[in-house]
Amino acid sequence: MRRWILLWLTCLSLPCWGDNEALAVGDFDADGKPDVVLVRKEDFLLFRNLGQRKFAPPQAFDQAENRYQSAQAFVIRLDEDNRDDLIVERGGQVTAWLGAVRRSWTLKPGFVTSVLRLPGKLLMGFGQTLRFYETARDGQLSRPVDRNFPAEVWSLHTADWDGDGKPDLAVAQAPKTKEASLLFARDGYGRETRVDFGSHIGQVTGADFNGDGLTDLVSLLHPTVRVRLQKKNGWNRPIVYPADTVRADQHYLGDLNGDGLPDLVAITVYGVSMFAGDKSHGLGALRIVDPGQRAYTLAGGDLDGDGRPDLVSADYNGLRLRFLFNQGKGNFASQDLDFP
Ligand SMILES: [Ca+2]
Ligand SMILES: [Ca+2]
Ligand SMILES: [Ca+2]
Ligand SMILES: [Ca+2]
Repeated sequence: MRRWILLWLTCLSLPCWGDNEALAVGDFDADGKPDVVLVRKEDFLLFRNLGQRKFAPPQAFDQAENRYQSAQAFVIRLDEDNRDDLIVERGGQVTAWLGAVRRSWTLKPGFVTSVLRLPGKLLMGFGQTLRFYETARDGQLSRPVDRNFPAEVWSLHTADWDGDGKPDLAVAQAPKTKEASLLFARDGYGRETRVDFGSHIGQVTGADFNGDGLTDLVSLLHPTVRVRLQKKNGWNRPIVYPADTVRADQHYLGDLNGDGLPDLVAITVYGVSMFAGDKSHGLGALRIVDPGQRAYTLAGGDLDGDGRPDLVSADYNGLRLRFLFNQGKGNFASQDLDFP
């Protein structure tokens, strides 16, 4: 039920509930080239990267159970075979695809909103619970340890916020709270700092957007993107960007324009849009990268192996991929791949 609220909040400006649910980039066949997975209502499609900006025709994997439920996909490395693994969640049913091995488990209650990998740990947010599994080298999971939050766990992100070289965890709670919790690794995610965004938060992400050596925090939720820059002893006031994000969970973080500062790419009502990392403001003004197709899902990675991050989006119906190959300095060459 909560996921419908999330969809409603993030899909105010465009029709939602398309056939196309999630897009992910990862090297699933361990050939060093990142592949693309498109999760649709009834199946998911793997597009193997053949190199030189070419992709194989899609290979379909059927997901018969829960087929009309909305889905989320997460790319992580669960075992240690040098292959990226895929976790697909649909209607509370979680399926992990580890190469040839398929594992599934059911979580009650509710929908998984976020999955995250930390060294030796798999984290999963669902309901008001943040669940920690210890992971073994073969990807087997330990008995979980749960930590409960006063509100629903909506998104997770990891970065080093306190600068001790160890990954910390940001937990966005919604829709009741306006705060993100930062949990610090030093105390086993015990010590908690709360960062107030002054408004409800949806997807939280973090990077050093202004390049001052301190990791900053961003929240995406229709109709704004909010940035809080970290300073020596606390946080600057939120900077608010009107953004009309279509789906806050579909975003990508990477240095797209090659200036050394991380940039944020999101789907807005204007198309695939970019906020460039900016020394003085944290993020620059919204710039439309691709107004073309009605993008509904988005992922990124260096798809052509030239060292610059590229983007890929899928249309609302899940019948076309649009690749945006990075030509440098914020320019992109688009290439479409249509399929039945
Ligand atoms: Ca590959
Ligand atoms: Ca910073
Ligand atoms: Ca940049
Ligand atoms: Ca590239």
